[in-house]
Amino acid sequence: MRSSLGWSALVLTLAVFGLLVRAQEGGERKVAVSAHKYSFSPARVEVQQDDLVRVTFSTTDIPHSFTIDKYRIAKRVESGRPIVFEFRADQPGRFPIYCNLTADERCKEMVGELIVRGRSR
Ligand SMILES: [Cu+2]
Repeated sequence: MRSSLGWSALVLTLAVFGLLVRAQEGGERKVAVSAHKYSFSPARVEVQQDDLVRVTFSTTDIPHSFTIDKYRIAKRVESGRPIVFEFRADQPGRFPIYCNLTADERCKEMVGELIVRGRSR
């Protein structure tokens, strides 16, 4: 009995600690980005460093991708089937967002930008 109480207290303490750590790590940011010939909308995504960014990505015409090299993100989407993915914005700076699909030449023209604002300074 006694030890099971001890375990409960420990688990609770860890849970609270986990929440505190998460709060310090940054908030959660939800962003909806839609792609179409030949741009992203919005073209600019701005977040705070360490935010957990949840992206809902969709296309209104042909397949496109949401690609950010520095974050090793390359997500392909097709019409009528939006996707959701998350990443931790742990590197501050400005990063190009582009479409890396080659079926349509003009996808090269698709340019967006991820801006990750640094937490300190
Ligand atoms: Cu494309």
